[in-house]
Amino acid sequence: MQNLEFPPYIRNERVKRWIAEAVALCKPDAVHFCDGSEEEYRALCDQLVASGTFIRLNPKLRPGSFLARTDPSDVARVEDRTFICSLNKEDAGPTNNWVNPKEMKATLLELFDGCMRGRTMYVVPFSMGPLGSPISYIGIEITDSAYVVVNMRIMTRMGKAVYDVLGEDGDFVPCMHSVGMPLAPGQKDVPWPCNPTKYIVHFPEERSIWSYGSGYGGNALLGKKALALRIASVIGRDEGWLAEHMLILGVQDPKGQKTYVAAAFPSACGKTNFAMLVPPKPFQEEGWKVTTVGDDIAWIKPGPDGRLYAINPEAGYFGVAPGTSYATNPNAMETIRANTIFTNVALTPEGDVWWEGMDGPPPARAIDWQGNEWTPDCGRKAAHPNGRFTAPAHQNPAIDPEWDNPKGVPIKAFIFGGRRATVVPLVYQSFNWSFGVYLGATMGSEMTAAAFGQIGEVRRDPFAMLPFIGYHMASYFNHWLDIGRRVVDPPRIFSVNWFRKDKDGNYLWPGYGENMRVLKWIVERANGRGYATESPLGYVPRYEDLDWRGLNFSKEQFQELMAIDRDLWLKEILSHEELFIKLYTRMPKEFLAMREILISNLWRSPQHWDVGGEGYST
Ligand code: SAT
Ligand code: MN
Repeated sequence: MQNLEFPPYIRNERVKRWIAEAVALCKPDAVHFCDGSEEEYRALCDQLVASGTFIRLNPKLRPGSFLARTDPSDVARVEDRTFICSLNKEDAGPTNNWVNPKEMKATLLELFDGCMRGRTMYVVPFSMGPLGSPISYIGIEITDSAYVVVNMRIMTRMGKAVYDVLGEDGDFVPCMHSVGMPLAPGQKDVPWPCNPTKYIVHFPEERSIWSYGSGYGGNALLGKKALALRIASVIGRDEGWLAEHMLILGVQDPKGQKTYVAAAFPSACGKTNFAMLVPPKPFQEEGWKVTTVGDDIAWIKPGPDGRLYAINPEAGYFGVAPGTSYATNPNAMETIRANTIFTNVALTPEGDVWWEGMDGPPPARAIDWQGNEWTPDCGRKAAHPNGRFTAPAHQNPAIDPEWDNPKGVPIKAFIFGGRRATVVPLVYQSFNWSFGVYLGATMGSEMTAAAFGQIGEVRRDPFAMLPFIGYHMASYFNHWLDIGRRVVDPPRIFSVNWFRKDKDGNYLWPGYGENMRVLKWIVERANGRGYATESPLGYVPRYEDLDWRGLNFSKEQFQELMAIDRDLWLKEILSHEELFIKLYTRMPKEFLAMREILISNLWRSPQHWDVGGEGYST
């Protein structure tokens, strides 16, 4: 490589030194300083088309859009290869993989030595959160993947203006990324280079990230889960705020009053659908509207008025494609009509994309996500179940007008959800902040695929943060308890479960847009209006407290959906023990007391607790 020459707009010596060190280590053939311009984006997409990584979709059907197919071994995050390398093992906690940071650095230095031979190194400056906002953080990702660069341009505020904000001595999170496949002179590249050895490593004290071997999603787009959750959760712990795996949405009532809520769901619970919810017809006609601030990550800080304010640090959506349709999520379908990068979905003969669950009949034939001929009866899926779209947030027709406001939006309620066929009622409100934190800490989802354990077995996923917390999970619970003590009017906390089933295995609740009925009650409660009655677990709506206009749903159906089975709940609460034991050394003492209270409440309640006061049976 010729001498390294920095563009004049990089004035930060620490940045220059770090880049120079990275060049010396990775030994790329060339260095490209990304400026974030439209021309640069287009040129990189053209280059990805030429190299076979991208297929240009039919510009009439899907303007400005591309399809990428990954290596079949590089299709999702790799949790067992994700490490939190704090100085002290105990600080990473029992839910994270840990390796001594010195040892890990030595391993990484060896892997990165010469890892970009034959390739171009891209330097990608980005801001998580609006550029220049006091709430935002700046990262610089060094990568040898052009796919990563174009995705980062959609997912973050990426470009040379970041260096102006950084100035001469601003702070940034260094993010090192390589697909880990150097090219020998004359060696031909493959469309999706990656390495069977993978490391996704976080150094929380140093606030740096090193990612090796994967080119996909959260493994490689380091602003997202690595910076905005794992590293940011550590910064939030130290500075008194929260980095959460939460969507943020606004609910506007017919009078025009806007209420913002943030919600956490484990994967496969319809988070993106909920963030873009379209209310049922009668609600729309009356003037109810739901708007999206974010679909995946929320940074939440106490404001000067003692309320909690949230921003979405991202600028795009990296959503799961299969299952997305005009029936399940019309706003997402509108968002991805153009200027979208699709990964691991099917290609139709017309040059458009397709996946399982899209509206209408499947195409008679297509090319599947691995590039093979596909027909509806071939017995294989056309799209990978984790196939994705990367689309700019501003293309969402339901985007909230405040989504880009550096001050954030005031949060009135937190919602914690899971996928539970039994036990957990449709909705309840925790008694107070502490019980709400207990609720978030013990949330869980049933396994849906046998591969991850027994079907129906509950996997605890506290705050949906199990793969994303950058420190000890129980310290994080304590941090949540502390935040509630610090704000004057903490948000109300709710549990929801859209997935309860009857004895024959049918869903009891229609879900999707109909979730608006629950959301309306939550918003009313959060504003001190809606009515509720007390159950052993918390406050619950009676049948008449939900708005049923336009839906045929009987009181009996509602009661089945809301029933609290004493024995099942006692078992549920006893099963929290597992988590308590695992995290014992740092578990908040309050949790032991709250658990006792819940158990005593249940002991005194009938075996079958029915909302509405009727049908008590013991
Ligand atoms: O691949 S990502 O981590 O960005 C998305 C996800 O797995 O939730
Ligand atoms: Mn997520």
